[in-house]
Amino acid sequence: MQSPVSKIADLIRRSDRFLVSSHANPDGDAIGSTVALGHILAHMGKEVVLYNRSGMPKQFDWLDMPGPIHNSLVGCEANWIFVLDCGTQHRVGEELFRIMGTRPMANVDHHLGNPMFGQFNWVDETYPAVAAMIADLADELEVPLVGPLAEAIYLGIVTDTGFFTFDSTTPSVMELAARLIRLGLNPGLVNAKIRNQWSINRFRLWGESFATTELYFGGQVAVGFVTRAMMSRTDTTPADCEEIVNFLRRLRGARAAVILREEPDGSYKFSIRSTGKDNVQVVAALFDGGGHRNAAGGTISADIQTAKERLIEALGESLGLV
Ligand SMILES: [Mn+2]
Repeated sequence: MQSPVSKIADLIRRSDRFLVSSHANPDGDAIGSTVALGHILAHMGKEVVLYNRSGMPKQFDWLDMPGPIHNSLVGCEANWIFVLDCGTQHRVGEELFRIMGTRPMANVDHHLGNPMFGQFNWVDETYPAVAAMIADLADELEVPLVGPLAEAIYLGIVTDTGFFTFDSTTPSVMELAARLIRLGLNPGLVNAKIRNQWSINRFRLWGESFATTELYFGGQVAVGFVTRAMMSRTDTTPADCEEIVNFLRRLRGARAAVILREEPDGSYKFSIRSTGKDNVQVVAALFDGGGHRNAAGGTISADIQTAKERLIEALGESLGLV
């Protein structure tokens, strides 16, 4: 049987106009895999439009791009749509969601519970990052993992593995990183570009958010939040909230860390992190969310107090703390 990666390679060889997209409020893996696939397609002489509803976040503007990231699809004539790193099709945002089904779509993802929304689906949760899947695709298409392509892949794998600190850090992803370095990538330089991107506004937002942290179940669950008022006071965006949750997890004794972030409609998006056997994906699923065993999220339509209580209760049950 033909492997998914070789099937994707075939469909790329057969077509010539592509739209490459990922989820709104993109993280390093979403942007890294979008840009990496863009480089591969450009290298092969294909026409490619990169798209993200939120556009290009400022902290990634050092990436050497195969073309701009559009935040509108007006005039897009792609004959294949690639959706990368999206656990559900809704995460791409309304504009792209509306045209799904008007042309074939390839769904390349590593989230547990992906509903296989593409005409073609390559979903494999054993990959720690979609960028690592794109690296395998580059190998299949014999595109060398050097230069800007290598940096984009590296961005995706280090951000999704927490710089090789999460359980998802597999031998293969370490080997991929080693290969990128052997082929010329400078890890010190690229890590500095990835990490040293903080604005003073972001520091101020994090300070406010850290101050909201409360502990439950004798310190085994840590919960903090970010309101719209905090973001507007500090002139920050949802992208500035990323990673806060990973720092909450550093609290000694905390088995699960939760951050809730207020959405424009007043609902709360939540992110949960855990370690090892503590499965927080099942908790997110109770609220129609998704993710991975140790990193999951979703949305709750309630005020902050209610949203917190519901999550704490669900976590207590699920982790056996009550
Ligand atoms: Mn990812």
